[in-house]
Amino acid sequence: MPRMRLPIERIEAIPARVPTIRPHHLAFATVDAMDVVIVRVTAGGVEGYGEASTIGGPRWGEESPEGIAAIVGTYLAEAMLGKDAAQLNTAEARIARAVRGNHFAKAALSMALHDAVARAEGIRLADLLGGPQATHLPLAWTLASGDTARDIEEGEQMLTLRRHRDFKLKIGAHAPEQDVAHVAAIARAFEGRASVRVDVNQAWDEPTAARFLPALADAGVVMAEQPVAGWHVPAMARLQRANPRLAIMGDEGVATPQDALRHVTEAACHAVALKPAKHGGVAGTRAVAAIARTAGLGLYGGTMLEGTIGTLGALHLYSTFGDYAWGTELFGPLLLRDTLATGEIEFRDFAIHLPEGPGIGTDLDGDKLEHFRTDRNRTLLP
Ligand code: MUC
Ligand code: MG
Repeated sequence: MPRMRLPIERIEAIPARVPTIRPHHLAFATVDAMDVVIVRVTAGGVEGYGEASTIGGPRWGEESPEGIAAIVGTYLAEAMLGKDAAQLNTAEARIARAVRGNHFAKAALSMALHDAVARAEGIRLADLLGGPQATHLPLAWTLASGDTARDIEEGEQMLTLRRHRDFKLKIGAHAPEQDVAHVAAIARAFEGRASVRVDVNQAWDEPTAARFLPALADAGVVMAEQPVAGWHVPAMARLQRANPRLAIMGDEGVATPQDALRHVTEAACHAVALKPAKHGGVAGTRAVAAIARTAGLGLYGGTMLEGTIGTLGALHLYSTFGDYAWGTELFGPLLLRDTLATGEIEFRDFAIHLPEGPGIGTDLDGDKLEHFRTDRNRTLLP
């Protein structure tokens, strides 16, 4: 018997800006607030929630909060209103066909539809996806205060709190010599107590990466994320071959299943960062994960620093995949000064824990959304 029909009655995309607890320094931007788009759908009278998060607007990738809200609220809404949310495969295929690219926008709507269907059935999103293989996943933290001593202090706090023992350092904004010295000091401080990884966010060219990756490996770094431009797959392959002591991870360069396949066939990396936003939703994330796992690449549960809603959507999906060679970095809500959700995620014992409630396991906080939304509260914009 087919599932009960859940006709899509309403699709809203609301941009909001939530301040961070401290400035977050990346190669391409420093952010002190996260710009997100909350997608709220109503299907068969049931609400579901999704979230797209951008880091510094269209700087990490091509999509901006304004563009995401426009794509969801116009083109995707036009394609999906009146359609049956319960037929999730058809819905995702229709979303994929409705516009080209715009993966963040598609992913936020895909997640909202999945959440609505799970809620309508009174089950967790992970159960709708076949069931979790784990109730909690390892959780990394990004040390990116912009100051070495402050990063070490922050890392010590995380170890004491038993919240994180894997640290990702954001480099690429400074001279590579300075970045390597910063990383080496932190790796020394945490030697034997925490793992240290770096994310260059595409900032280096191949000669720079060829020169400095060995120094990072000498310092004890175990993984280097996207050291060169996402399009430069041959450089990734040469760098991985020349640096077998560390795993090179594809992030910006691995968005579509075709990207994943190319990284596999060219042996361009040992690890892949999953992000539903990059892959355009649930189906795309499953496809990329399947290609990576089939080829023996280590999985990493990546983040675009989403708040509670986006983080939980990703967590439910990630929990269905099983082994994570590199854990996850679903710490976005901990970087934010406030939340747009009514419930809180359990972060403890170096892990993020899957909630029990239906759907993603929490509701949208309508009052907070009103407070932080940027389409009405213009004064919140810089
Ligand atoms: C990225 O490129 O991985 C994830 C964690 C973090 O601090 O930044 C993001 C983006
Ligand atoms: Mg990255």
